[in-house]
Amino acid sequence: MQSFILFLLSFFITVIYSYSHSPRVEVCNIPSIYASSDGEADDSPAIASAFSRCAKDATIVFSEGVNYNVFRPISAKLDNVAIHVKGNIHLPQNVTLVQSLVKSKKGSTWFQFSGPQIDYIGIADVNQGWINSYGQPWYDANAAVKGTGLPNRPHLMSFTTTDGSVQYFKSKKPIGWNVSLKGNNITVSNPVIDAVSNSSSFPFNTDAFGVSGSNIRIFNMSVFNGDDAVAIGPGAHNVFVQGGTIGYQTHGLSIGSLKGSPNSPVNVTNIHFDNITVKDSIYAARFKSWVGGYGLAKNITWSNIRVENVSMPIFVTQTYYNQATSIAQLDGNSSVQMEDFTWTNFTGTINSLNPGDGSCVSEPCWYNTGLADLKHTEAVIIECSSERSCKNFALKGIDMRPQGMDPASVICMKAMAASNPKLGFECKNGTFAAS
Ligand SMILES: *[C@@H]1O[C@H](CO)[C@@H](O)[C@H](O)[C@H]1NC(C)=O
Ligand SMILES: *[C@@H]1O[C@H](CO)[C@@H](O)[C@H](O)[C@H]1NC(C)=O
Ligand SMILES: *[C@@H]1O[C@H](CO)[C@@H](O)[C@H](O)[C@H]1NC(C)=O
Ligand SMILES: *[C@@H]1O[C@H](CO)[C@@H](O)[C@H](O)[C@H]1NC(C)=O
Ligand SMILES: *[C@@H]1O[C@H](CO)[C@@H](O)[C@H](O)[C@H]1NC(C)=O
Ligand SMILES: *[C@@H]1O[C@H](CO)[C@@H](O)[C@H](O)[C@H]1NC(C)=O
Ligand SMILES: *[C@@H]1O[C@H](CO)[C@@H](O)[C@H](O)[C@H]1NC(C)=O
Ligand SMILES: *[C@@H]1O[C@H](CO)[C@@H](O)[C@H](O)[C@H]1NC(C)=O
Ligand SMILES: *[C@@H]1O[C@H](CO)[C@@H](O)[C@H](O)[C@H]1NC(C)=O
Ligand SMILES: *[C@@H]1O[C@H](CO)[C@@H](O)[C@H](O)[C@H]1NC(C)=O
Ligand SMILES: *[C@@H]1O[C@H](CO)[C@@H](O)[C@H](O)[C@H]1NC(C)=O
Ligand SMILES: CC(=O)N[C@H]1CO[C@H](CO)[C@@H](O)[C@@H]1O
Repeated sequence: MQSFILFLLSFFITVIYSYSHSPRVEVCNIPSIYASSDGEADDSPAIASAFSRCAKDATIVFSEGVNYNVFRPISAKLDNVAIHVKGNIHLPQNVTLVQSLVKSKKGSTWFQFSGPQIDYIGIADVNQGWINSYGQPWYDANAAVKGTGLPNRPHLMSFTTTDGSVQYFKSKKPIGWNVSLKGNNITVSNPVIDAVSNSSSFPFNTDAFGVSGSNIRIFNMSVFNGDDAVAIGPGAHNVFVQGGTIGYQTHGLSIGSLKGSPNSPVNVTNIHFDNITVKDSIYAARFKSWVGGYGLAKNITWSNIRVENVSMPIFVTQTYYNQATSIAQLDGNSSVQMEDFTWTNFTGTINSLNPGDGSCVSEPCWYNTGLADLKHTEAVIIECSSERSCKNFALKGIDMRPQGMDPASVICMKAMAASNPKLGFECKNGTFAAS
């Protein structure tokens, strides 16, 4: 609480004393021919032109109540620009067209914004400010071939800035990955990501935020998707994620997957997830690093997490691999080192009645691999790859109950007592008992 107050104070002081970017003098209101063409014509030439005219010290506006077809990817280098998204944006509904743009390398990320001081400002009105990606036929086509995602899916947005913000970002039925956050000092508030499939087809890889920058804050997210709500990637430092609800078939609040190499070890430090509700997910708090990984993940905290019907709420693996590859093909017995990890105040229910989700297309399911004796009552699963790779883990206030009458249980491997004096329970398989 004390650190939270300090954080708030420093946040407000920073806001009061340093809001000093140059005036944004130019204004570009983007015209639309959506209505006059019955939704047929492409507005991306007008959008690209606005982004080049208003690339510096400017404000770009997608007007309220107006629709825009963005049939071609937009890539803009900006400097001190506010992008107001008050209208609704539409990606092409033609799957093969999008695939051909991605394949030709022209559209692997649909919106690419980079440069200093960029603010993406959506709108609070629930009917406006959406990016509609029409992912449903992609989810359905994928299910028809029993794969983990069609080839040539675009990422939705990369946002690379310093001293910028993302407010009320709203994405409906993304085709795949959502927003990559890179750079330094970015505040994201009130994002909404809705990747709920209207059929039994799973929305694969609809990760919400991929974070690989420094001093990044994400507040009050509403994320309903089919992969990580937040994935902390290599090079992420000082990331604070607080408030909100994630659910549907989300895979939770994740660090990784981290891999690294001897020449380029990963380094992830000072990450804090706080006060978040997680519903119907496989995982709530997950760490994943690959077989044969190199590097360090240090000072990572999840606190005040409420789970509802989550299959494996606290989960650590240092031997992650893709369900499309065989574990036997992966080399090496090094691993990304984990140090100073804290899990505090987890409450709620473990999904014991219908564990797992629709992302399982392999036998065994990717999420059950290596867990031979799952009882589906596990509150905690910690798989360290060696007796040296997990250090200073601490669990406190873990109070999660399985559905049914069984007590909560734990699977724990190689988190040695000597290097984890505050672990909070004995590292062995069985009933979870706080010590
Ligand atoms: C979809 O796009 C492809 C490739 O550009 C094109 O050949 C096809 O006619 C389009 N389909 C529709 C229904 O517009
Ligand atoms: C972070 O960016 C905001 C603008 O979004 C700015 O007001 C603030 O001064 C920056 N903080 C630091 C520490 O530079
Ligand atoms: C699901 O969404 C697709 C695409 O938007 C639509 O064509 C279809 O009718 C919807 N199906 C249901 C059951 O709502
Ligand atoms: C997030 O939500 C909390 C609780 O509703 C509110 O107090 C806080 O101001 C919100 N934060 C932001 C950045 O909107
Ligand atoms: C990891 O990055 C942090 C922050 O930039 C730095 O302080 C630390 O020295 C780095 N650690 C390693 C092992 O590279
Ligand atoms: C650990 O990370 C938190 C932010 O989550 C930060 O406030 C704290 O200073 C870090 N501790 C160390 C020892 O760097
Ligand atoms: C924690 O989340 C709850 C529920 O969303 C909210 O009411 C409360 O204000 C939040 N507290 C903080 C410190 O953000
Ligand atoms: C729990 O989540 C699973 C998987 O998402 C779902 O099938 C099931 O209906 C949920 N159960 C409850 C009680 O909500
Ligand atoms: C794995 O560890 C063993 C024993 O420490 C060592 O002999 C072997 O070379 C290692 N293999 C790889 C690929 O690093
Ligand atoms: C955990 O919950 C207790 C009781 O609600 C509270 O006093 C404490 O501050 C919480 N811990 C953290 C790290 O938020
Ligand atoms: C604990 O459970 C895991 C996962 O099923 C298993 O691999 C491991 O061998 C078990 N440990 C012991 C000591 O039985
Ligand atoms: C979490 C996640 O996978 N995020 C992805 C979002 O999309 C960007 C590119 O637009 C990727 O770089 C991220 O990895």
